[in-house]
Amino acid sequence: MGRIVHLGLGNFHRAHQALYTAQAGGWKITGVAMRNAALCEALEASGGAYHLGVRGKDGLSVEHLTVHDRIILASVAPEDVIKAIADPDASIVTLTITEKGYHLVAETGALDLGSDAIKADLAAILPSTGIGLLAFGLAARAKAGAEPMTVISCDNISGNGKKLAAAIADFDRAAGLGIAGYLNDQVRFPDTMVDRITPATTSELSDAIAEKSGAVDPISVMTEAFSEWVIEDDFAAPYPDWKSAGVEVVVDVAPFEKRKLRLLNASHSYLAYAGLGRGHEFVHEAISDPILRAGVEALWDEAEETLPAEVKQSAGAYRTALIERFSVPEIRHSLVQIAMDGSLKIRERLSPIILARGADRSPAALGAIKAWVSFARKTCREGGLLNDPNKEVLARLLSDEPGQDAAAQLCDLIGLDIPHDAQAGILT
Ligand code: CS2
Repeated sequence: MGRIVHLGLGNFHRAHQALYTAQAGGWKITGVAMRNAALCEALEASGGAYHLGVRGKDGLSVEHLTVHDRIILASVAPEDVIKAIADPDASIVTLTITEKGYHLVAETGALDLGSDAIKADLAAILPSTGIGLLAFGLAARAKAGAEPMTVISCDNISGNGKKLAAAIADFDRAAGLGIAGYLNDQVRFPDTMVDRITPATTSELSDAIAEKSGAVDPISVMTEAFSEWVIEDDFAAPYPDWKSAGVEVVVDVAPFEKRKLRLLNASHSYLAYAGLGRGHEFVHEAISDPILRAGVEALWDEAEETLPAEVKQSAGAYRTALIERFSVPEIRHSLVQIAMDGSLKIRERLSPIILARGADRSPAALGAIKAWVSFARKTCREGGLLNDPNKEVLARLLSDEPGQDAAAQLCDLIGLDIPHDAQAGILT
């Protein structure tokens, strides 16, 4: 039996990689929650089991998953996470720690050694970030026998594997772990594209799952029928028979990643900011608003032109499928959930479209960024706190007295290197 250590036990992991691994058979997962103590308690009580509701065209079906057999709470037992990564039983680490979990510099994609969390990890005996835990775990593994390991980032970041590899190498250098040789020779970081719309569980969703399965489950997860996982063929060691469960293993993930980030995620963010502004609560409501639907189509027209040849031809069918996926009312995908961490999401989803086309040819993508600015400004003006790791900077840049160069600083934050007049237009 093989073993995976997974960092970030949220709903998306439990609807996606966990199901592929369960279907492939023969492997178990050590589930590491970063901070969610209640989830760990519930998973421990259920022996790692939970219900997954899959909402398809023909209604709801429910799976009972039992692929996690060990659970660790990183904030309480970081040493156990390090041990789990070092254990030769495990040969894969997967991660869903969200964009902010990587602590990358917007302009370069390198590890932000100046961020408080990374600075704290570099100074501490035991780390608390996903990056620190992984680096310390790999260092312990190098010491224990240097067994090979595949590390798979499953977050919506372009070139996620390469960026993670670079971040770990940066951390290693800064912390003096001395594992550059091990990382080069024995550890692989394939790029991946992951896709499955998975909302936060509300009581409405868990009631529907309970009604169908006959079991009340406090940690059930609802997801859509569609699911995709494309992984770069760059493994250091054997992996589950994921292909039998539908995973595609390919030479180059970049075209798939671009299609997903620039069509699905870009329009999600647009729908979130513009949709909340127009009084909607859920994605299915926003997409049925004719004004927003037209905005999505205009954004997709711009994005589609920037896609690589390999996926351009299929973009039309992809767009049609997205409309269907966004329109399912029972998924109840909240716009507020998508709206969080905007400064990090925009640099992955919207800025690349504008950088590829030029600002003067990207009115829809720039309009989506303006919708974010209006949303953020409104939240700040109403005295609310943005749900974004850059909330303090944003509050200053979007205030009535933002200071000189506010537009340029905002654009730096979202990786948008465009002419000054175009930058200024974003804030007006
Ligand atoms: C969404 C994604 O919350 C968000 O920002 O755009 O989580 C989206 O639902 C997934 O990437 C779909 O695979």
